[in-house]
Amino acid sequence: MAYTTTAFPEKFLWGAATSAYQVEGAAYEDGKKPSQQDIINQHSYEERGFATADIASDHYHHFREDVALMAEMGLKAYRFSIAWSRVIPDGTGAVNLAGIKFYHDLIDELLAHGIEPIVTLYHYDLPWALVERYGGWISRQVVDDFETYARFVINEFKGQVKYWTTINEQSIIVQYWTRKCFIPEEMRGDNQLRYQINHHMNLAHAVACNLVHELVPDGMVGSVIGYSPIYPLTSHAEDVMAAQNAHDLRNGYYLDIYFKGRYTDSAMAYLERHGLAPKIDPGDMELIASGTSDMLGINYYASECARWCPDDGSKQMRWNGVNLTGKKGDINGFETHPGFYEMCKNPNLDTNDWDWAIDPIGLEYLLRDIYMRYNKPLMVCENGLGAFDELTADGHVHDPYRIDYLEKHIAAMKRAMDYGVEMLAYCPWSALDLLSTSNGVKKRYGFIYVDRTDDDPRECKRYRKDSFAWYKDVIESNGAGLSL
Ligand code: BGP
Repeated sequence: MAYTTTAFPEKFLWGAATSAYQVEGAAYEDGKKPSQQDIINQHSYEERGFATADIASDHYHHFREDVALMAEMGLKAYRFSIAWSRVIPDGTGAVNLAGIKFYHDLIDELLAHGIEPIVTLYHYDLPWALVERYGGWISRQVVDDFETYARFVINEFKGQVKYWTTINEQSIIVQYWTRKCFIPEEMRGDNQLRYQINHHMNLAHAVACNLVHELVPDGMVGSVIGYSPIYPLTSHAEDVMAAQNAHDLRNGYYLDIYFKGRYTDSAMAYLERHGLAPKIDPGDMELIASGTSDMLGINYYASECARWCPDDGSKQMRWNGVNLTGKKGDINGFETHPGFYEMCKNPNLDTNDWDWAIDPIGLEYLLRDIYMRYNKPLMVCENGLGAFDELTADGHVHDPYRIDYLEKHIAAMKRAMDYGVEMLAYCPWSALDLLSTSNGVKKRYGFIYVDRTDDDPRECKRYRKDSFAWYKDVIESNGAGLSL
């Protein structure tokens, strides 16, 4: 694909991203109480050989060193999340002063280094106390409690934080709901709950948008969507229709809420037909429509592929497939909705070791598609390559595969910009190595290597990878140094 010759805008935010439970550690320190992720992951090591979230990258104790490294890389922005269970450990009630101080110190440190904070209010880590009290996101009560938490946090940082994102990856929460939310064993057969939880998140998202508009006059707010463009496996009309169906249920169903304040009709018809549609109370859609988004954060790793799936009883409905081993091809299945679509491998794309298709053009395609439909500024809040990196005896990490991946994705984003897409920021995943949501710490994404394994947290010493120096050059030249 031809590359562009025009420059990136002067104010373009070159950034990087993390999330609280995946990077901070100190899960039970200084007054923090468990989040549902601390509980969901508490037996990960015994069950799968994956580290727990207890120490993660120990960013809580290393954050000044980490921010200094980010500044050395030249980052203009850092997208991170605030752990509700650190700030208000019981979910409601007393604020944990040490917890809120941590985020004050982090944000002060970022600003002192000229790095713009991009704050995510919620990234999978509901306070466990709320799960114990009323089942967490299963209950509508969570929306009110989220409002209190969000109001407190936004008020606290409104003078320093301009960019706010609400809830990370609702679409992925629906797909992988037992990993992203604590769902008691006996409720896991009730798939309607996936969409009910999502409906509650839509309400919470709208509440947060309204709060930012109320409290931060020059602020910008939006959701962060986990997004894969969906290609038809073949040009047979059935496969093309299947890809449209998959788009409607997996992507449109969220985008239309954020930008149009309504559910996508085709997806809703499918959900209703199968008894999966959320229960909508009077006033809900008015609240959702009132919470307008100023922008959208996009997490893009891979495109996906769909084919037609007949409704003849040969296949069961399922929502996901996952590769837990990091051996290519070891995926345990594909999302299937008989009579609507079935996801499948794209034979035209290579994958990473966990079967995620590598597809830079997919990023150009989705950015142009979303911008053309909704015309709001976009930011890439996550994009990156999970890989088994190796620390050499002399303290280096050679990760040309990551450089190649990122370079091609930046080029794709730039082509989209040349076609008119308004991009605010590019925040690859991840600033530093951290705990993967699905594959332990052995699946690494960072520019900064964190010396720990799933078996042994060691000292979490930091090392600059080759991609660190490469990204520094990209930022320094405002993209002009890219070799594509
Ligand atoms: C996104 C999440 C991140 C992140 C990333 C990579 O879905 O927002 O939290 O971890 O994916 O996924 P994984 O960690 O499973 O490799």
